[in-house]
Parts: sequence; structure tokens; C-alpha cells
Amino acid sequence: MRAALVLAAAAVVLTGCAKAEAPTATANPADAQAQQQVVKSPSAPAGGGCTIAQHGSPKFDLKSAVVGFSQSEKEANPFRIAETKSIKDEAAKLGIANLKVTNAQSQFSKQISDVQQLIAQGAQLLVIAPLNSDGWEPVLQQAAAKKVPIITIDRKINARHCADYVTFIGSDFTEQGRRAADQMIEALGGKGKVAILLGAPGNNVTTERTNGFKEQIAAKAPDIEITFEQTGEFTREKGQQVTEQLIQSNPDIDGIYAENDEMALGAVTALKGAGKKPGDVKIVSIDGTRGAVQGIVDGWIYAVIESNPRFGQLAFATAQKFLDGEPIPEKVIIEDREYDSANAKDSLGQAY
Ligand code: GZL
Repeated sequence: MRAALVLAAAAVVLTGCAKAEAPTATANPADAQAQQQVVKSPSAPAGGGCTIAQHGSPKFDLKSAVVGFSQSEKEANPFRIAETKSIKDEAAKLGIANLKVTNAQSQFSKQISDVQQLIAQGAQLLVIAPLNSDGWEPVLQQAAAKKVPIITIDRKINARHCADYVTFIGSDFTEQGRRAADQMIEALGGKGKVAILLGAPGNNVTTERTNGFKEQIAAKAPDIEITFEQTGEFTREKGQQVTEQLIQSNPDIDGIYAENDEMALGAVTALKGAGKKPGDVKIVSIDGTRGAVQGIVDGWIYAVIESNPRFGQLAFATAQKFLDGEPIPEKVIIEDREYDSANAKDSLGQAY
């Protein structure tokens, strides 16, 4: 049942229909809601998508294939832990016995060499969670020479659809920024001074989350002023450090937009250290980790926009459709849920 549902979802995605709701059954009912992936596909690209014939990859049986998964950041961040688990769990469910997993420990040069090694070890399919959007040429050339298909998840790479990568599966990060802005506008009643804890530079996630937030604030809340922005590099330690500086330089700050939960939780630690009380500064964040959703329950965080890391089912279903000769769209967008004071307590189980 589940496999059929997931493939059905992928089929809907692959044929470019507007939207599919594919509640996928899972072994663990508690995960059922969390793993429900609502996928919608933008209109299929003019070329009708990427087929295995166009790509040039040989056909192979996914179950007996060597599959390489390249994770980007160290697994201190629950987003990364959940993402890697999702890939491993789905590979196990599908009986893919030869999954090779690497972790670049947040070092881009290591991620490049990790993937080059996976190719040298005979990977027939690569699933990559890219740390950066640029600098992939050496890997792309090596993969193309061996006709190894690449599926990118989570972040985009600046490369050619089909010639370099089969598809990108991830969230609409600009929309996440807009939704975070809507929550911040509500939290501040439409006016006040806001700081942005920017994500790490060099990837589309930071760029799009920032642009989406700023566009929405400009369009909907002219009385909200963005008076501070600095990267917290998506880490808790840096998020705390930057917020400690922020409190000193901008003691009248009303709100903090953290571009991921790890930085938001670092900010909470800094606010506590400065003697602030829950709600003194309104924090809106993105990811949907358990710690941040608990922060809503405790009053320290106002709202969290989910960035769904559970790519496993869709990544392998999309790979199978590719191997079956179906055209694969340039991107497959997963919809994200939202947490606020109204649902946080009851939804903790869906957080990761
Ligand atoms: C989003 C992902 C981001 C997460 C952060 O898809 O790339 O990177 O939101 C992580 O937690 O650092």
C-alpha cells in the first residue's frame, strides 16, 4: 500500500500535476503524520523532464545497486540527523543493501572528495545534500563521464537539469521566508525592530529565506524595520554568539528571525543569559525541530515554519520512476507544516 502511494505521489509529481496529497503509511504510526508528504510539482519544464534515455545512465535494479548518499553538515543539527535517517530508513525498507553514506562535517572540500570517492567506489546513483550551491564542476564531470545520475535533496546546485542532475527535491525556501514574515508581523502587531540571524552563506536556502522574509515585510508591514542582520552559520553556538552581540548593540530589538532552529535555540540561550523573559523578544524560526517546537510551548519562540528533511521516500520513488523511463521534472517541492502556540504542544510528536 505504502509503496503504491509513494509511487503514485511521485507519478503525480512527475507528470507535473498541480498537487498531490499522498499520506504514506509508515511502520510507526506516530510518524505517519510527520512523514505525510504533500508534494506539488511546478509545471513540468518545457522539455517535459529528464528521462534516463536523455541522461544516458544505464538501467539498473535499484535494490542491488550501489547507492551513494552524501550528507553535508555534521549531525549535531537535528535536521541533518532526521534527513540521514530518512534516507537510511527508506533504503532499508526497499531492500537496498549497498547504501554508502558519507558526511562532509560541514566542509565543502570534503564533500567534493566524498562524492568523488563514492563514484570511484562504483556508485550507480548519487543522492546529494549539497553544502554549497556552486563549485560542483569536478564532481559533475566525473559523474557525467560514468553516466551516474545525481538527485539533489535539501539544497540546490547551480548546474544543468538532466545534463548534470536529474532533479532537485526540497522545500520552497522563499515561501518559508514569507511565512516566517507573516508570523513575525502577527507577533509584533505590525511594528517594531527586527534582527535576522542569517544562515550560512553560499547556498540557495539562505538567499531564498532572506529574500522571502524581506519581500513580505516590505509588502505587508512598512512599520517593521530590519535593523540588524548577521550570519549565525546555521549553528547554535554562532547563533548564541551573534545574539549576545545583538543585545549589546541593539537593546531595543523587538523580534529575531532565525533562518534555522539551531540558531534560534542559541538565541534563546543568549536571551536567558541577558535576563530576558519568555516573549520579551519575539523569535520566529525555520526547521521544525523538537527543541524549537518545545520553545514555543515554553514561550521563548513565537512560531516555527517546518523545513521537511524526510526526503527518503520521495528520493527513492523518484529514482525508481527515472529508472522506469519516466520524465523527471527539474524540481520537486515538498510542502512544509507550521507550528505556533495553538498547535505546538499537541504536535511535538511530529517535530524532529
Ligand atoms: C534546509 C537545510 C538547512 C536547514 C538547516 O533544506 O539546507 O540547512 O534548514 C540546515 O537547519 O543547516
